[in-house]
Amino acid sequence: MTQKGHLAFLLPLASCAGAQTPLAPAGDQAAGQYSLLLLMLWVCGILYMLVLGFLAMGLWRLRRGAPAGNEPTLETPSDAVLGKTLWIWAAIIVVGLLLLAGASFLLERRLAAAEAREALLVRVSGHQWWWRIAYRDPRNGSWIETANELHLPVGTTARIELGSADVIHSFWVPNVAGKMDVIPGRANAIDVTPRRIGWFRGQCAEFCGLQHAKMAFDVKVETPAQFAGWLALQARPAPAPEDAAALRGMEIVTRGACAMCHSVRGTSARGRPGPDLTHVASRRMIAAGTLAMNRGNLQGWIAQPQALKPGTLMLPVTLEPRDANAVAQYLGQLK
Ligand code: HEC
Ligand SMILES: [Cu+2]
Repeated sequence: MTQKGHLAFLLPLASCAGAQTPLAPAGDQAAGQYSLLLLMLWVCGILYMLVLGFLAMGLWRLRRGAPAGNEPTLETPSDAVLGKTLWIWAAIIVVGLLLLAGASFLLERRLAAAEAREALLVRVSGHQWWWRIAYRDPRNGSWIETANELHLPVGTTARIELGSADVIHSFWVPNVAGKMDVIPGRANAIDVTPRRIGWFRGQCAEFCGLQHAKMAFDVKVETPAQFAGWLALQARPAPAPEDAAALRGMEIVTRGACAMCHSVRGTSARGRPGPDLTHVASRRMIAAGTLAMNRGNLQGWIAQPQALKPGTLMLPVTLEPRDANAVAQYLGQLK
């Protein structure tokens, strides 16, 4: 084993971009875990270098050979100094391990202490292969539903309750929060206290089937005022269609197959299996980070979901081109 071999495990980290990396923390929880990671690297790195040093020394002595008639035995070790300082080396190992144990214990306590500052309650549930997100409205306690885009006010601790509709997923926003398993039938929760404004990327981190890789979500950390404005917008029912094409689109969405799976609050569409579409056009991406939100992608998705995300649980609905156009016109107005 060479030193280069030792460092090779760091290579994958080099490909981490800024929006999805534990190496650029933007929240209390991620920052704590990052410090622990650095401490572990230092402690383990120093111990590993010592081991390599002694190994090299041993090899070097072996090549030099022991003087004739002076072969070392257990009773008479070849190096009295090394033998006498053995306790120092043992102590270094014990101190290193204690340091790691103590630091992770303290971090664990600090993460748990965030519970006392929880000021916002969010429910996130994993579905094959997208995220349902619901906020408890601080003004009246009702639940406001959206999907695939998590908004968080900077400097506020949010409690995120995690649930799964089907298989095991894992909620992972490395810049802000670290990682937590999402297990059917089990109530897990994670606290997040974001400290830096910006867009970050979350990703399902537990293999959950065909489209696991395309089960991502955007995280937007914004000022408390921006967040309040966004939440108030999400709480509103869907805006009325602005033109004839959109009106036709609304009729298709609310009367056709779409309404079996999707809700558009303020209309008769109340389906549950798919993402809430009430303000779908206010989101940055569609289909859990698969496509940018724009008119072309919306229309493409409606016509051919299975071509864009093979295996997705959205079934293809056959629409006349004119109708597909009207549906995209309508959905594009759901800001
Ligand atoms: C069988 C249930 C089902 C039907 C029918 C259905 N959908 Fe979907 N739809 C889904 C599911 C599930 C997803 C999530 C897909 C994913 O990301 O893997 C989805 C995703 C979407 C999205 C992306 C939402 C987002 O925020 O990512 C749009 C837009 C959409 N559907 C529109 C429609 C329209 C319009 C119709 C009718 C023409 C329709 N759907 C019919 C289940 C359905
Ligand atoms: Cu997954």
